[in-house]
Amino acid sequence: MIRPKQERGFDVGSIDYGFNSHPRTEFEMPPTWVLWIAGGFLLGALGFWVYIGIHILAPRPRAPRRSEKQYVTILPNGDTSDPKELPCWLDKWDAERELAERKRTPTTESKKKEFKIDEPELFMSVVVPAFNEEERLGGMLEEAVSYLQSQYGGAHEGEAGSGLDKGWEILIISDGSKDATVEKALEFARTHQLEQHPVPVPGPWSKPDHATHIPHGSIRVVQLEENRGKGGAVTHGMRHVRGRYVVFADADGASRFEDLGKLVEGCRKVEDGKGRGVAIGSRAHLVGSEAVVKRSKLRNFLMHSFHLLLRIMTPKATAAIKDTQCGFKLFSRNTLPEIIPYMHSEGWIFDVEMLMLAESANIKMVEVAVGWKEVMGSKLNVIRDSIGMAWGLAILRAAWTLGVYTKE
Ligand SMILES: Nc1nc2c(ncn2[C@@H]2O[C@H](COP(=O)(O)OP(=O)(O)O)[C@@H](O)[C@H]2O)c(=O)[nH]1
Ligand SMILES: [Mg+2]
Repeated sequence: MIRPKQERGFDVGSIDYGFNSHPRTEFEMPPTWVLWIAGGFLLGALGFWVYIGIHILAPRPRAPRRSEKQYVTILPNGDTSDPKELPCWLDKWDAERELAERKRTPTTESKKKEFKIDEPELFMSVVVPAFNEEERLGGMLEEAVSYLQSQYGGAHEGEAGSGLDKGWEILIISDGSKDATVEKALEFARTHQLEQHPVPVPGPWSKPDHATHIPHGSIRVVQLEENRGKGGAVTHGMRHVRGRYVVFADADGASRFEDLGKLVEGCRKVEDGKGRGVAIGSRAHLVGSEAVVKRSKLRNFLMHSFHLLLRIMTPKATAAIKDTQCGFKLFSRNTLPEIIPYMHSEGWIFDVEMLMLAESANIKMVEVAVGWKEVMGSKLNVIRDSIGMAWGLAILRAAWTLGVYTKE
């Protein structure tokens, strides 16, 4: 008899063997909704641990110590002053906020934006972070005072009413320096005061007939008890400025100080109705020039990699800035309350945090090309600090995204 061809399997015909030759255990998939819940739960747990991790890793600046809220300067008779209290707009602002919080009733909602920073006393504040800068500070100060005195001189510091377009101060923040940075700064102030030296002493970079006289008290020296890093030093200085504009500048004099005028001009162009604006000194136009090419291949490679990371990891306006790391940035006074109270980064990545905070408050930023020279004696360790910057950027971005850092 011819049987029809079996399609698949094993034909056992009609014989009943009493057992299944291939016992099959049916594995039943849980319903889809259970899978979704389990996945969600796993993701939630992962998110929780990442959040906790970022909380632990994200830097939080230490509070300033008592002595760090004081400064010394040179008195008219040439002596070094006793430590004096630094004026601090942020302390006043915090106190006002706290008072309003206490008085707050459900109907009188207080908004932090309503608090105004106190009025400026002078036109320009210069914050100089200085870590073991006894060698380089003199040249920078020489360039700075010659420009400041020629542009904004004429009004004595602290004179109310004259503060809007005249008057200047330099705050040198010695970042736990172990060398003679503080003594050098005070010596500079002494030898440039009219009462002390009718013929001022020229500095290392100035021509003999081109030294400047400065008003007494215009250079204030603040000492951090322990090293915090450039970001910590700059932020500390910016809490205590009295100027209508505030610029921070490196102690090595790498940026051409005369270009401060261009920063002011740029900032004024973008300032909004509330008087808020930021001008960022930029060396982007120098890429390809001798100064940059002369740097080591490794430093340039790391610079490009860092720019790429920045573009990927920062919000739009910050990502569009070509040179975030230039140590020459100008802020209008009304910008400070949106930035300084919320700063966390103590190291080299602090510039990026400042820009991200400005962006988040819708403050306009403009990049301004400035002159720049490579000055011997950089303390940046290319490999170690590049890794530190990439790490700092990742933590900063994560802390922002996860709400570890907030503006409350
Ligand atoms: N390296 C270093 N510089 C600091 C620190 N705190 C403040 N600074 C200042 O940051 C500025 C830039 O430093 P510099 O060594 O010139 O770095 P570079 O310009 O990036 O090569 C200088 O004014 C330093 O004195 C710190 O902890 N380490
Ligand atoms: Mg430098």
